[in-house]
Amino acid sequence: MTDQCWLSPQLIAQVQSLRFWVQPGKLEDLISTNLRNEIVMYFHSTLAGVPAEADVLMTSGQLPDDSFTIEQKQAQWVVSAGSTTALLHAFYFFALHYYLGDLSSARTVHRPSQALRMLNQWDNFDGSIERGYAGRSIFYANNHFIGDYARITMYARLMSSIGLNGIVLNNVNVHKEETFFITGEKLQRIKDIAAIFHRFGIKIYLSVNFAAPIQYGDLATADPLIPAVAEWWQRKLADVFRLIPNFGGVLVKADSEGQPGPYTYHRNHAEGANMLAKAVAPFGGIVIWRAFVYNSQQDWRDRSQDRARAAYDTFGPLDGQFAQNVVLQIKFGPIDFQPCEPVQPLFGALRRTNQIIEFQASQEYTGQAIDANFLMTQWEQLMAFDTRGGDESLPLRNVPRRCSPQPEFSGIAAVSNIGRDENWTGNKLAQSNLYAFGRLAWQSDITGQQVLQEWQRLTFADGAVQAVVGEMLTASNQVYVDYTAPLGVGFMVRAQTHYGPGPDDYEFDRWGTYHFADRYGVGVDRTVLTGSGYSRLYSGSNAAVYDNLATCPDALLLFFHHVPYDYRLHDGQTLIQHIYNTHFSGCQAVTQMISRWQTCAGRLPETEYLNVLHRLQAQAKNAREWRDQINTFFYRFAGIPDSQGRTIYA
Ligand code: GCW
Repeated sequence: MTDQCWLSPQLIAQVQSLRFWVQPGKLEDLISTNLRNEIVMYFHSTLAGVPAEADVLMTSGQLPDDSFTIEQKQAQWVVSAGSTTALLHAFYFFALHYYLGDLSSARTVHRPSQALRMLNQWDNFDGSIERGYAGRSIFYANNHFIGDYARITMYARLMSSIGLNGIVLNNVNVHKEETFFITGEKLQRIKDIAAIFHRFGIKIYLSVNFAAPIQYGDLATADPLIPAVAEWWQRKLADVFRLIPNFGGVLVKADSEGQPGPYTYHRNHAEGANMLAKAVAPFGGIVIWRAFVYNSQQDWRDRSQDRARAAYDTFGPLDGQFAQNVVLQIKFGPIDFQPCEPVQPLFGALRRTNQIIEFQASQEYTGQAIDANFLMTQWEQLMAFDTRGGDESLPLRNVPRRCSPQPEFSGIAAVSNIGRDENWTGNKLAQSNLYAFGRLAWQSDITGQQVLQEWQRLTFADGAVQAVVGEMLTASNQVYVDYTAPLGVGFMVRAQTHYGPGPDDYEFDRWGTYHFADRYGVGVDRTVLTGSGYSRLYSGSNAAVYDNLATCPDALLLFFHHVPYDYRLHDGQTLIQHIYNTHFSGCQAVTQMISRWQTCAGRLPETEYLNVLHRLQAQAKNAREWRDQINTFFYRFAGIPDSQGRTIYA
């Protein structure tokens, strides 16, 4: 059976049933009805008729809309919330932590760190999912709506139970088929899906194509400053809001990787976004505008361009020019979801633009649900990064609320990693990334260890399995970094699939992702004096720290500097020896993970055991390939042997 929620069936069976009383009246609506159903389902009990009969009282309280409190008073738990949606979130929080046995009896106020907590589905109407590794779409197949409402309900529950409150239902690359989502019969079906998510307190959004007015055949232009274009969007989007009152708004990828945008008409991105913002404003809607804009037709010979600068150069000058209901959605790093990348310098620098930080739960460059990789380890480090915006201490996790003029239109988003596979995420262990993202969105200073402990205890009944999973996933992110591209240089991946080594695949291509390895050294010079000057874009002391070879953290060394192979890192190793060492050790760590996992045989359902085992075995092959190709690649340039005499294929 498809996994129902974060709780393993064994946990649900174990728990003592509780009776809830839900305050009637003020909070009555569809979400409230759903809340009652959820209570009955999670606790196998009927609802109490009067407060005195209940173990848990669910009430409305004088709290902000998104917040709730939990406390124990004598024998009863009292849960209060500022809105029905918050009461639903409170219920799930209560349920998961009741099962975990770690609820505090003292009154605790829970308020989400981020206002918008969103997933982006990169699902196409034909049923494929761009960069999806867990089967086909749960929403669409062969240009039809599947209509599997039971499955969609389960997904909404998975999301809501970790506090997520928004979902974009289609790929940011909008094909003609999906363009038509905002009209006619297709919109009716979107409405049905929206109704399900609504019951779980989740708003739906749609990606739209900037050239839609042309694609429909209605107009000859999509120029945002031509009144007929603006009116076209106003009409179409008004129809959407009228049909789906809780519709959240639109997401736009413009002027990026072949998608149309305002540049076609010599307009800037504020002009493009603001035109759409005006169309959705009367309905309280928002426009989420992606900052992933760069020249994807670069000439590798041309060293004057640096893709890392692109978003900053495009959007920095537009700070303060976006309408109130526009939110800029910015990838966490300057390039593209690499296993190791610095934080995008726009964060902390933009002070008058609403912002969403974009992550990718789907493991495009990070193992594709084959390689175990607990991404929260990386996200935690990124969120703690001090952007020093305005020269104050300003960790990334505080940037959306602090730097967005309309904090209610700020937050974080992740490209989802679910598909139609039985276990949702292809690799059972990759469920931890979805869980972690939700927890991070709600409580952005949560640690990776806390998240992992929660997830492993909710998911696996056996203590020994929990321990092995905890150990493996704790190490997994660094292990992956170790056997892939070294020290932040990125993009040594196979171009066709983004999986496995392809050290030179991108080197002479048009994507602006180069490592510049030669016989003297490797890395991208982004310093002020001799390189692209990208390091200067950081605020406060960060600029100098990255610019200076001596202070640049080793983990990002090759992102910022072109360094000779005999350069000594902070631990005294030479660069080349570090590359050899990490590639041997990373690969070996995967072999050890397999033997650790094998100790779990018989301690969890066979399908789950085999699912993970087979993927670990595939990961071991992948790691070996990375190890040997990367080591050989550098050995051929550097001609320096491994000091420990291990095999490097020349
Ligand atoms: O990483 C790149 C991916 C594209 C993706 C793009 C984006 C949806 O390779 O597949 O397109 O990022 O984020 O828009």
